[in-house]
Amino acid sequence: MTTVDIPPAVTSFLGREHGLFIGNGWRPGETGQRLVSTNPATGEPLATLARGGPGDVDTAVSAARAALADPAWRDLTPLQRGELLHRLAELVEAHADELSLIESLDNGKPVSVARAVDVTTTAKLFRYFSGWPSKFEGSTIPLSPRGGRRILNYTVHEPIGVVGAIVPWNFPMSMASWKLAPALAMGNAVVLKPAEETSLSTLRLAELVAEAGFPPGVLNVVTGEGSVVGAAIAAHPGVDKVAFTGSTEVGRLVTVAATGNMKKVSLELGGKSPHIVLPDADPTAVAAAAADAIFFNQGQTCTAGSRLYVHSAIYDDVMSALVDQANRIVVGPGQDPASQMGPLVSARQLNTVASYIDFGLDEGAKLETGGARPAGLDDTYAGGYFLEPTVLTETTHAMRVVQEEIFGPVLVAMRWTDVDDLIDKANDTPYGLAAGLWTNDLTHAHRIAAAIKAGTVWINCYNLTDPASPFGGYKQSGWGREMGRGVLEQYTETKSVWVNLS
Ligand code: TXE
Repeated sequence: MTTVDIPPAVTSFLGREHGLFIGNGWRPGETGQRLVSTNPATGEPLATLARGGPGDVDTAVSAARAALADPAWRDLTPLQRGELLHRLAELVEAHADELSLIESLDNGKPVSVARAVDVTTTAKLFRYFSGWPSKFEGSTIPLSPRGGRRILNYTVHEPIGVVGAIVPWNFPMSMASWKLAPALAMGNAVVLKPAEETSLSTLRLAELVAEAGFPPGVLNVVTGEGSVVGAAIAAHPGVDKVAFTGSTEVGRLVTVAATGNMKKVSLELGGKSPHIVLPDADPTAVAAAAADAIFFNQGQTCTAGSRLYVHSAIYDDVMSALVDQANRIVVGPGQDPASQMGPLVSARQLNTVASYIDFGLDEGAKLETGGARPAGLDDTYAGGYFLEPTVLTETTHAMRVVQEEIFGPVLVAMRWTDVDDLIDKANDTPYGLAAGLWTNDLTHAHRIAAAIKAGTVWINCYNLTDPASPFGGYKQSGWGREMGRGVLEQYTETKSVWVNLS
């Protein structure tokens, strides 16, 4: 096994005594304590982070509030704000190799995926949103005269203020940029908390934000535990909006905490997305797509196509091709260019996913493939959090593995024959994030797409996203939409101005 060389710039970055990024500079956390970030491929420590406390959140919020009042940020023209975002996109691209490697080492994902997905998405987001500051217009509203007075009524969009962004570990830097890009485009200041498992790429991104020319306090990063730093952000009276991605359970806690000062809240939460195959689909092509839909990013994707519903007529063909596909996936350390799947992010996540496989087997599911640690990894990776791509069949609707988000490389597969029953089952979970559908039958494609309660439906494709297209969940998968024009409303207040022209 050969792994990519780690250049001195990355080694020295990892070796730093990472602090909190506040006001465009580093400072130690108030507790003086450290958290350890682990390399998921080895289980060994990778770097240490400051364990922030509530006082650090106070400091970061004060820096953000000062930035909002600072003419260097407040008085930038929309074009100037756009230029800063554009410069940031270029810096992310210029540092793509370094950022991909940091993401791969910290999260476990293959470095090729970090490069093609995480880093590319991040740069694209900043570039897409760099165009919006000068184009997000208010409107003039044609009102009738009031009591004989002629009225001019127009709207303007203003920044909300301080945005608290709390993000997870599955796509660390790109999840941060999903929030950061629209927040900065609209002139807000941000206090960002990365996941404790994967803070490193965000800390490096923060330096690039300063290098791009954003004034001090516009972005502040406070590392630490969710129950301390995340909870302090969610409850902080100086934070005007909280944008959260993570579990539905924590999303609920964040929402409750945010009601103290009636923060605006947007949430991207879990999913249990149905992936539906109609009888006219090509079994081989579908098997490849279904494998990718669940095993991409080690299954740690909120939109993972985790429930596969295959029409009975082609079920056996699809499943044999799919199992074959799963068996051919190369699982190994993310820094080996041959690896297609890396380790899961943490020992905790590996244990959770393994428990779900046990729940499934206890409830009568059949293990078609996977379920164990892959063979053939050398001793360096003995402590890594690896799991084979896993397929469970003979699963029934009420089983926990069919109802609950596993967030790992575990697919549950079911046969269907009646389309109405299929739609009922596809919709019968608390989630509504995404769905996929394979057919050339236009009538069925549009009928099923209309009936599925999910924020995204992919037809003859899966897991495509774009900064220009809205993304978010129905039901307990979230509140609001990220990306696209619509997200700008979530990072602005709209003011209606009435002028008596008489
Ligand atoms: O997520 P958490 P976890 C799901 C997935 C996974 C499960 C648990 O099913 O197995 O969640 O993962 C911060 N107040 N998703 O425990 O805890 C935390 O520090 C404020 C789906 O890692 O929700 C991190 O920064 N913040 C998902 C962020 O919340 C708190 C992605 C998310 O962590 C907090 C990740 C608190 N009380 C997990 N407690 C998706 N939708 O993509 C924790 N945090």
